[in-house]
Amino acid sequence: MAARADLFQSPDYFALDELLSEEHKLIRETVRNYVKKEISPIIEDYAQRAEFPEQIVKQMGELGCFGPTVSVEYGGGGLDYISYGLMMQELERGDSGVRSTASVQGSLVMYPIYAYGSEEQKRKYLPKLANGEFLGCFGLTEPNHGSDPSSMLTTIKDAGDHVILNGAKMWISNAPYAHVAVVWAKDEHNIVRGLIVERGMPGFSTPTTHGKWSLRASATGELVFDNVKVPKENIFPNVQGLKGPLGCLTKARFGIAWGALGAAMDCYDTALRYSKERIQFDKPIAGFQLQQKKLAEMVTEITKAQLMVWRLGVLMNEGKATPQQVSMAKRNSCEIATNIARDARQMLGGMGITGEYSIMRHMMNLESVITYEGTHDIHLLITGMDVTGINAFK
Ligand code: TGC
Ligand code: FAD
Repeated sequence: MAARADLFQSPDYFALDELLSEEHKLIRETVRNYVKKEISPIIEDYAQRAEFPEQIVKQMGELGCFGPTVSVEYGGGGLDYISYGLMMQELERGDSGVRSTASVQGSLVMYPIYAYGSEEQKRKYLPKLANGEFLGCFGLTEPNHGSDPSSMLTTIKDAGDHVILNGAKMWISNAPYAHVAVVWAKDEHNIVRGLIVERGMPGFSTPTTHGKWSLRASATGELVFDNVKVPKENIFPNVQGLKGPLGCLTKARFGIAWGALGAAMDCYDTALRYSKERIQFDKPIAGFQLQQKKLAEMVTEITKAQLMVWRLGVLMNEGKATPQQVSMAKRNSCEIATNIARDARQMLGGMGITGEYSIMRHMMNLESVITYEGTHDIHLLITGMDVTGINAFK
């Protein structure tokens, strides 16, 4: 079943546009138009076939969606965090998998190279990642260690001018197509180190993960390291410990807080339009109180989340946002988006389960978005620890 024309109109109940600069609005319009032209017409088909639309890597590189906050010196956009958030919102309005590709590339691959890498690493990798010539992935999660990455089993051993990497990572976005992987492993002193592994290094493979009912247009895979020789010059010199990968996650979770909101906005907009057109009992279903309750609650939650992510963007720009604030926003946006997608799907009745509308795809995608980058419950515990000072993880 072919997808319908993309008629998206953004809800802005509290006139938040007045808080955006002309540059922000231009960036949002540019990415929105890209999604309408290049993503909406093809994405349902790719998702149905569980195929990654590889062409989007070059397209998003040309558009500046990779590493927008990285400095222009290394091929980034030199933009602020609200610009980055708006880009992620618009991409995920199209599909969470498309935003995932951009989040991983920008926040989980380019950011660590930019923040922790040597000058040589930055010059070698960042410009090619920024323009989409290279695709990257980020390996933290392991088969037996997801929420608790500090227990990871992947190791590096000193072997002169290189290290020997052994272990496996699981659930890795972009892995099957990636040219480079940012990998987190423990050294002989049990210290977490980050390193750049290149496709083609002997002993390194990236088997594809099949059978997902979520993020079907995003490529997910494993990273398998069997005595991989990685030159020491590929190790990040400027970070040690779990704060390395967790620092990257703070940037990516910020993007998800905006992104999931984009998916919610698309579901609301679709349900609003449909309910005004669909006639039952001789009137539009939008005229029934039960349907209005759903729409009113959706736009209320969207508006609250818009205010939260905008304020978070300001705090990020000022260098004042805490990881705990980012966790709250990521958790909130995922929760409201998941609930809105479910209600919106019901409002479309039987049509809601088809690929003619985007809602069911968003709903299935959001099950991954609410799980990765820290599950819903992990983010709740982060907030719980922040307000009580008591660690309930362990
Ligand atoms: P803990 O002792 O709390 O922290 C260890 C060190 O890290 C620091 N830290 C952070 N730094 C920056 N940003 C953050 N968000 C940070 N959180 C903690 C902390 O200050 C400490 O520093 P130091 O200097 O004292 O050493 O660590 P813990 O082992 O108790 O774990 C805490 C916990 C559970 C919150 C954390 O491990 C966690 O967040 N778990 C969830 C795992 C997760 O999010 N995995 C994501 C994998 S990547 C992914 O899903 C990509 S999907 C992308 C896509 O497709 O879009
Ligand atoms: P587990 O950690 O086993 O958790 C299972 C359940 O137990 C969850 O409900 C969790 O909330 C709960 N739980 C765990 N610990 C506690 C606790 N202390 N208290 C209360 N409840 C707890 N990872 C990467 O490194 N890179 C990627 O690019 C990447 N991409 C992904 C793409 C997809 C599509 C998916 C689904 C995942 C991806 N991930 C990636 C992995 C993702 O980050 C993990 O799935 C996530 O962190 C949860 O880990 P887990 O699946 O092992 O679940």
